[in-house]
Amino acid sequence: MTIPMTFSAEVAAARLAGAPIVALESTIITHGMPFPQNVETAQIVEQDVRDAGATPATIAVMNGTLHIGLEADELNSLGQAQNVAKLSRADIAACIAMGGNGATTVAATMIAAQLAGISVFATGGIGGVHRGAETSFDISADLHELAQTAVTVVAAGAKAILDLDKTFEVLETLGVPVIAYGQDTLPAFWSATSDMPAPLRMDSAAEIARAQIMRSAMGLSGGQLVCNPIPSDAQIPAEVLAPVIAQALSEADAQNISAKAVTPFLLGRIFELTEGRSLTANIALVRNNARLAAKIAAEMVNQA
Ligand code: PSU
Ligand code: MN
Repeated sequence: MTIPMTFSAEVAAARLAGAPIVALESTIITHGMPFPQNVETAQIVEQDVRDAGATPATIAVMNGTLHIGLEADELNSLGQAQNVAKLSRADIAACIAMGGNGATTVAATMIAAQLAGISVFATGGIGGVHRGAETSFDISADLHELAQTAVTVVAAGAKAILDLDKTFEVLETLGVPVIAYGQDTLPAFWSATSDMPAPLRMDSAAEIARAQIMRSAMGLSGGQLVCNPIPSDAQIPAEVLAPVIAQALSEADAQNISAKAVTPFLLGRIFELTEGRSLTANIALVRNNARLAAKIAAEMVNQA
């Protein structure tokens, strides 16, 4: 069976030229940010990738076709569409088979990127172990994907709504390299640092690319998580966010929000409770990740 897969014009050209490509996800557009900032951010992030010397490939499923790179009108309509499915490993194949529409999470974007031969992907923050996972069992499929799919994911760590200690414990258990970029501690999404020591530290895109290539050469499955701190002028101190996150979590609990709805609910409430400050920071960190991912993608091409 052939996979219905199509490339945007710029991605098709980059593939022909063997030029660096950076995958971008679409759940952050449909479920992570409100309209119109979601579309504006997606466009700005794509331009950041171009300005840093790579080609952006925003990934989504539209009418049963896996799109590797969206044209401007497609990006715009995805950002305004209602009831778009949030696709992970469990549902991406079914969505394509049934001719549906869906936005790809970190896990599904990694799968699509690998199918398209793209080895670097930028997002905001990965999913992870939710607080209270000891009773809810809510652990993002993003973690297992990092363990099995050979794509380097550049994020500002895991989203701070999660239990970050447990998230990094699970990543260690799964054998996922967690690399802090340019510092000794792990960043915590909206905050540039934390009290968690980084398992690995790298200071250049070249080292990060080399480590992924070495991993694959050694027959080790899976990718790498690069934790790139939010620029310090854009960060929100953890102590400012802590009560906001606590309130959003208790509201989610009171309203029995579960499964795929948890992360979008929490991000939406934190946006409201911070009067948009969380979104401003989220945009800054995604842009920062896109620029680093472009440099890593260029190094992957150079070192291949
Ligand atoms: N990064 C952001 N905002 C987001 C996401 C990432 O800055 O909304 C999305 C990604 O698609 C990630 C998903 O895979 O949140 C995690 O969802 P869950 O916790 O349900 O696995
Ligand atoms: Mn979940």
